Amino acid sequence: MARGPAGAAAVLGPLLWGCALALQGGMLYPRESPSRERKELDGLWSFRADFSDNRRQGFEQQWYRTPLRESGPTLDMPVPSSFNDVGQDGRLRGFVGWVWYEREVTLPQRWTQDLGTRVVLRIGSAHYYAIVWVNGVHVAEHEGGHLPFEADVSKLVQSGPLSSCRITIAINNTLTPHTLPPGTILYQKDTSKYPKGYFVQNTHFDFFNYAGLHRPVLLYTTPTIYIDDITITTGMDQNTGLVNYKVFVQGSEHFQLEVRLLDEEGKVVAQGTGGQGQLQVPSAYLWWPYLMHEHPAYLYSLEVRLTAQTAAGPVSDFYALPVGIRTVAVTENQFLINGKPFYFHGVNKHEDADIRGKGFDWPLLVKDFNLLRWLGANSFRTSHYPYAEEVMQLCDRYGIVVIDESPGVGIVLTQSYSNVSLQHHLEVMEELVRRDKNHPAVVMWSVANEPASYLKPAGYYFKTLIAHTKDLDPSRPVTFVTNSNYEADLGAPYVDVICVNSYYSWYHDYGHMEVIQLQLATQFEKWYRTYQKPIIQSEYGAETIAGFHQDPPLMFSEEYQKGLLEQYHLVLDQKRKEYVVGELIWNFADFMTDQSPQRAMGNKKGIFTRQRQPKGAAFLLRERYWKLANETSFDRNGKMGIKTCWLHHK
Ligand code: GCB
Repeated sequence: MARGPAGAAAVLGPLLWGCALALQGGMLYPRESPSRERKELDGLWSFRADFSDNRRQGFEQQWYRTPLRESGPTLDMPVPSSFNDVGQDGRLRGFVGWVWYEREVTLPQRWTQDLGTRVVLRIGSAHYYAIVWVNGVHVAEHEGGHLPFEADVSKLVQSGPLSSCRITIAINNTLTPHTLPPGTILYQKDTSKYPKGYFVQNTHFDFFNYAGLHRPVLLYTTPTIYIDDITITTGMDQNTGLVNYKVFVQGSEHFQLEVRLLDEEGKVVAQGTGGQGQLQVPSAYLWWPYLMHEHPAYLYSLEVRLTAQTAAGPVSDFYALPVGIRTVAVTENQFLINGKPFYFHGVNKHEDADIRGKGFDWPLLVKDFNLLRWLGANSFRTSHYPYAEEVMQLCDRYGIVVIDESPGVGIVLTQSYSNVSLQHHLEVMEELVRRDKNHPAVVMWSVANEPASYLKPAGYYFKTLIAHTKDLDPSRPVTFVTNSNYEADLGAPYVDVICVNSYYSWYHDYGHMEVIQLQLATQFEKWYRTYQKPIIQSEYGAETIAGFHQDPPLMFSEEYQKGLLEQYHLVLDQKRKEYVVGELIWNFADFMTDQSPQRAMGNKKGIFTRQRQPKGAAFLLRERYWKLANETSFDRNGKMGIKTCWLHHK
């Protein structure tokens, strides 16, 4: 929740400036190659929040026309980072409306003078709505805070003698019933209680609405005829790995494509030509999840080389994509990876940490993956929005399986089921699938978390959304995460896997751990009897303040968290022999939320603190996860059980 003086039009109006662009082109991660260069723009940017009453001063005075420092005072703002927690000004922490970022960049001469070079500005994510100008010229607009967008700025940077350019990005964090996630602005009109123009941002989700340039911003180059997108799907025929590829090219219709697949030693194992085809890899190494196999996460490299002749001479482009060969399938009671039953023993996460908020941070990322592997977690769900691309890359590399979730969290108002909302949700799924389709780690899409799926329009909404996601990617199952009653859930008939959240002896029957086993068993039985689909316990947990101890256990103590988990595990151990295919603890780490009487400086259901230190429950889960892994892992000869020699692999 945030406060500030502004009128309705001020906060919501700018969102009508432009509507989300229809999806055009690919969104390949910008990798360096002999034909591609990168210039990272991380570091300090100039920053100003528009505190004017109507929040429109920046547009009225056209702050993008001249350097930001000329239109008023600026702050130094780190990128990537949320802007909320880096300052000492309380007004900025809960600010709602437009903030302005600016950075001047000096470009290599070749980029500005070689007309055969295409220069692209790429923004990893800007929460929530962003408008971008380069040298005062509008180049892009994007709605949605968790996915990348880009703009071809070649013409602008190549049109004059300047070797520098000025990038201005205005970002609005306002959430409305039609944004994802949705929210509402509540205007308080009683002037005996609130100042004139007073409003708050309300949301229906349980994490702080951090905002700003959360992920890397960079400029990169390609030739003007370039590889725009690649789509990979993989399969197996006996021992032969199958890699189906499609390459999309922009800039010309006349070109040649060569495709080579290299193994981890750099040896070419298959090759092809043309924009589409199938590579066959005899005795292929499969991409296996962490702890399931002695050699997990095997990655090949797909090298794509484009050549073309132009009036100005030959052009070539080169892109290398990591590829894991694996299959995913779902039966009535199993989740199969490479034809073998896979059991998710993992976590739900958040992008969240002290000071940087949701800002991307390498040390934090590496620490989190080290903790995941220490824990013996083989999977996580990107609750409740898509995570940074670099996170997905590490999942591929380490074999951490991902349920990739859209920002469809807190869809509880009838208005948020309108056609406008649905249209936006469909576009977000297009952007998400476009970005993450080639990650072997991603084994399922989750279109939403805990929507009010009992409301009448939910049936049509989820039917359409899930069908569209399957059209976009027929190779993966689709789910959404529910906390509805099994009988009332209008979306459940359309999912492939039932993901259910429950908080027995926490949000009801508080303190009564003795009811957990009965209630959880009933939950599983009812869902399974009704739908005959595999079930994942996609959230369970207890609020725990690190260092609070009480025995016999009381709520909020470390002992209560452990006791509650143990009760769940007793039932999970029975039901995983039948149709339960996974358990994901809520949550990996404590995280920040809006202020409320239910939250003591954020949500404390982490098994690690926000600073990534273990609570007692982390050790309990660690023991369980390694035991589960030991039951489901095998080596090349099919021998079950983890051997210590595997653990030094990566
Ligand atoms: C849930 C939500 C999650 C919350 C969690 C809680 O069901 O999916 O976003 O943080 O419960 O702790 O209440």
